[in-house]
Amino acid sequence: MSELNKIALKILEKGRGILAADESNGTMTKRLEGVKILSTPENRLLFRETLFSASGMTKYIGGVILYDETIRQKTSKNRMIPELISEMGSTPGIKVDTGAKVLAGSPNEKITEGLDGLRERLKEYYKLGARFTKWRGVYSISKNYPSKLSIQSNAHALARYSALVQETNMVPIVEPELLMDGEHSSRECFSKTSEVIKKCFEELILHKVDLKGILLKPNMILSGNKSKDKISNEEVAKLTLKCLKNSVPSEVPGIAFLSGGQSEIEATENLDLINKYNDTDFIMSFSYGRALQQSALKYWSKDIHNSEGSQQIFNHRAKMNALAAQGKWSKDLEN
Ligand code: 5MM
Repeated sequence: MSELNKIALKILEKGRGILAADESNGTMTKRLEGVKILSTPENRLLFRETLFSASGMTKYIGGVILYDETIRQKTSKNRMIPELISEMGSTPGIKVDTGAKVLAGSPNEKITEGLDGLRERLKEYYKLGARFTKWRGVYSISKNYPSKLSIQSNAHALARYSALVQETNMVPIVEPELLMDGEHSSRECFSKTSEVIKKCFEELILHKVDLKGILLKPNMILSGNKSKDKISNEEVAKLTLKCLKNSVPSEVPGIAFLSGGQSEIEATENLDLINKYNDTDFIMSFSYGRALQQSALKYWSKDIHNSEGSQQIFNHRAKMNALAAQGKWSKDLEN
């Protein structure tokens, strides 16, 4: 077993999943202002340290994706954040893309940037303690989108990124996110997600990426948030499994879904059903941002120096998702 494969499997072992705490300062500011907290480096750190030192980290969270600011910060006990994460038994990771910008040639779409100077940045992140990384390609769904241009160029960027990350002995998370925004049906989400993921693997193979040493972070197959096509959670799970079975090579050790704007319970329930129906060899777990943090953040904002209550809420969500990652969740466990 290669070193990268071991890291990937360790992150998702025994129902563990990933905490996506890699909001850029712009996104984190929106989240904090949403609960009336000033977005300062100190407050961003305080909230994140509260989560990273919660007891649920040890059993349920195998990896934490950090943002550049956070990986360089020190905790209140004067330890580096990656050290705290490792001491909690989890693996530190880092978002290395520099964001999605307007795609030249198709101005309604986005291309993710960050390849220039990436090899040098990766060496620094490794020294800071990161053992895995993340890069997110973003696609919107409508009649003409995602275009061939966006599918091709984002897949190319994801593959070049992955090759560089593996060269630095870290596991790349490949995240192609087809957004839930819009009127599209679940069928459209299915066909476009399949096309995007297939193209990603075509490029990953072309760039000689070791597929046993990556993790895939896809969206689930959902209908758009403005769509009239309402489907059941069972259908979401079955369509998601069908899509992944047809488009992900069997060497890939694990899949960790993004929550993409689903409510906390919805994201847990869908993951649970995916695992109840899972007839593949892929580990199917979570890499949630909002669906792990929302309620904890709301509670924390009432008294930011009292960490206990928000840690309890976070521990509960982490546990529920870890159960869902093994198909062992049920609604009554929520109370
Ligand atoms: C944590 O949010 C990340 C967004 O970062 P930006 O500030 O650069 O947009 C995002 O990539 C996240 O990791 C995934 O979308 C998963 O988060 P959700 O909330 O969709 O589970």
